[in-house]
Amino acid sequence: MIEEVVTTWDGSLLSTRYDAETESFFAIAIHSRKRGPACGGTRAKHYESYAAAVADATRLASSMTLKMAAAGLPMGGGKSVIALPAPRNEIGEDHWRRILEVQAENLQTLNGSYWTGPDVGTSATDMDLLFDRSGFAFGRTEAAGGPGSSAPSTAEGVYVAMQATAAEKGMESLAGRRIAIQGLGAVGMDVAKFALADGASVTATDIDPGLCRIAAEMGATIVEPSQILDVESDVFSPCAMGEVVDEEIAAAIRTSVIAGGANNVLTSAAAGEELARRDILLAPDFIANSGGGMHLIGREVLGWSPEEVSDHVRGIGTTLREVFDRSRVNGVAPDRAARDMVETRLASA
Ligand code: NAD
Ligand code: PPY
Repeated sequence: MIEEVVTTWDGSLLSTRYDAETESFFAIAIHSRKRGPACGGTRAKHYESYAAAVADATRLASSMTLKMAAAGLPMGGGKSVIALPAPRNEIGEDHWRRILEVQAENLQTLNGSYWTGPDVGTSATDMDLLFDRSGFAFGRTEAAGGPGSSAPSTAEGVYVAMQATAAEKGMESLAGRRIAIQGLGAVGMDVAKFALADGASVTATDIDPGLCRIAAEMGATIVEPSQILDVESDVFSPCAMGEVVDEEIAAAIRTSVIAGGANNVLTSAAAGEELARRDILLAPDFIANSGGGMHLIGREVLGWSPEEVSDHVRGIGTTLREVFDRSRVNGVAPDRAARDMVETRLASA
């Protein structure tokens, strides 16, 4: 219900538009501009309803505020979703271009209060067009003068998060450990590469059989998408879509650590508490997957070199250790401890 979504969200602006020509619904959620202009990617997919699209945009925008503040980046949180009339891979090139042109108009209307970037269903090439038409997009291709894909930095940060969280559970190294990866896209595939190079044993899945074949050739064991949550592992890494761990899964999953690229891994705070009760350590997603934001904002706003981005990405491990310390001292789940830590920073911004 759209009423429930909008009345329970504490953001600062929700802007929506239906474009009849492209049969697409656009929602841009600006959660906070306290630390700077709002930023967050444009997600394009087919949603079951426009209310579901708005719910996704608002939840993801809130996470962006936390992500930017946790990473110490001078930006606020926002997110766009484009609810497509059909799945992304069924949208023809001309139709897609027109959809992006409408999104560029939306960005112009917001005039810099919100800057976009890539997310699921959009690429660096799409950012080239959005930037050309609006001036308010991060993450253009290197050929167009941008920093290129954020996914490698996100994957690097996810792997750092996996190592730091596993170390907290007494696993000094991931060599020889069992790692289960859900989603072998731009982030998940690189996480699999890091893990295999480190000597871990990787079990992975994707709904795209071509990606599964590539991972199998690299040495991963492949299972069906429906089986990955039943795989026994030391580390589970959700790198597909968010909202994968509800209370039931938190009560059943056989792993010690959860650290992945997906945004909003938990469906509720109760799911986080159940994980904590079972002594499963979760790396809060808005910290674990913040490497991509560091790449985009670091390179394009702060003028960092690729090496400086990497230094900051490695700092994700330090941030997580602080969160785990707070979690222990305050007797709360890591997700709660991380939110409390960041909300304190936001209150003083
Ligand atoms: P992507 O679209 O390249 O990859 C996602 C993969 O998940 C795809 O290959 C898709 O086929 C697969 N998938 C979808 N549903 C699945 C299911 N039920 N089971 C198994 N596989 C499934 O996206 P990405 O850039 O790799 O991002 C992965 C996740 O990380 C997303 O949730 C994204 O929002 C998040 N994230 C990405 C970045 C980034 O820099 N790319 C930054 C922060 C967060
Ligand atoms: C995310 O990290 O979830 C994003 O949406 C990527 C991003 C980060 C910073 C600016 C624009 C997009």
